[in-house]
Amino acid sequence: LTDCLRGRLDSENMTLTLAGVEQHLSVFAQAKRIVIVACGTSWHAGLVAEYMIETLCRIPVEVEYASEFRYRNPVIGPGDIILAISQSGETADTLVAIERAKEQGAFIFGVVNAVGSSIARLSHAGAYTHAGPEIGVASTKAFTAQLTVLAMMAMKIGKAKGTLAEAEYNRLLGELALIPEKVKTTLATHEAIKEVAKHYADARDFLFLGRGYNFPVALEGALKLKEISYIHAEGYPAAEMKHGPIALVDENLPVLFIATKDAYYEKIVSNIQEIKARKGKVIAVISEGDTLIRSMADHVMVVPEVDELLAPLISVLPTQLLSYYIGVERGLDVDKPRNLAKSVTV
Ligand code: F1P
Repeated sequence: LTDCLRGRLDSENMTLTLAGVEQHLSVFAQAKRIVIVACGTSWHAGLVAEYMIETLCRIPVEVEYASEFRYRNPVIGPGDIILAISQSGETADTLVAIERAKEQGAFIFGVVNAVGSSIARLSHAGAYTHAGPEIGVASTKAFTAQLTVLAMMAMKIGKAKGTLAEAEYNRLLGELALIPEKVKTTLATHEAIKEVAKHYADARDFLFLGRGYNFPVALEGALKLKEISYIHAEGYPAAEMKHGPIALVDENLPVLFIATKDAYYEKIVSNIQEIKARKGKVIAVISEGDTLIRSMADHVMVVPEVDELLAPLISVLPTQLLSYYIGVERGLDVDKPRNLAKSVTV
C-alpha cells in the first residue's frame, strides 16, 4: 500500500491519474451535481468523497448505493455527473446503475482499480487507482487508494473552479505527500493492535462511532469486522448515538471511536464519557500524543496526526488490522470470508 501510494503521488503519475479529470474540467466546473454510486467499501469511500468535494469544490453531492439506484427511478439527466467507484470494476449493481444513468444523458466518471474492467469501459472518462489486486476478498487497501485519488480529484477541480485557493491547494498537496510515510508508521503498530484484538475476540456485538470525515470510517470499520470476523457490528455518526444506539450500551458492548485530532475532538471526548458512564468498553483510534483519550479508553490504537480532510486515509488502517486480528483469533480464514465474493457480478 505504501509503495502504491508513493507511486500515485509521484508528480508525473499524478498528472497521468488526473488526465481524465483535466480533459473534462469544464464538465466538472459546470456540473449541477455529482451523484456517487458504489457498493460496500467503495460506497464508504464515496461518503468521504462527498465531504471532500462539497468542501473543496462547492458542488452538491449525493451518495447512493448502486444496488438501490439501479432499481428505483432516480431523477438524472444532462448536467449530472455520475461518479462510479469500484475496486473490481465488475460489480453488477454499479455497472447497471451507470448504464441507466448513461441512457438518461448523465456524464459517467469511473474511479476503478482494474484497468480495462467493465465499469472503466462503460464510463466516459475516469481515473485508475492502480492499487494492485486485493489479496483477500474484503476490500482494504482499495479504500485508501480510492480516497487518495478522490482527494486529488477534489483538489484539482476545486482549484480550477476557484473554490480552493492556490495556497490551500499547495498545503493539501504537501499533506498528501506525507501520507505514504504515515501509512507505513501506522502499519508498523500491528503488534500492539494484535494485543488489543485478544480482548475482543469473544465480543457478540460492536459499535463504531466517528464524526465528520471519520464518520464513514466508522461505517467501514464495522463492515470490515462483519466481513472477516462475523461479529455483528454497527457504524454510526457519534452524534446520532443519543438518538437510539445508546440503548445498546452496557458492560458487554465494545465501542470503537475514531477519535483523531480534528474540529470534533471535544465532542468526541464527551461521547466517550457517555459510553464510560454506561460501563461500555471503549477502544479509540487516537492521534499521537493524545494523553486525554488515552487515559479514558480501555484500549487505544495510535496514528500519526493527519489533516482532517485526509484523516480517513490513515484512521481506517487500525480498524482493518483490528478486524484482521480478531478474525485470526477466532480461527477464521480472513482472506476468504464465507458467503462473500471478490466481485459481486449478479
Ligand atoms: C464492492 C464490494 C466490496 C466488498 C466485497 C464485495 O466491490 O462490496 O467493497 O469488500 O468484496 O464487493 P467493488 O465494486 O469495489 O469491487
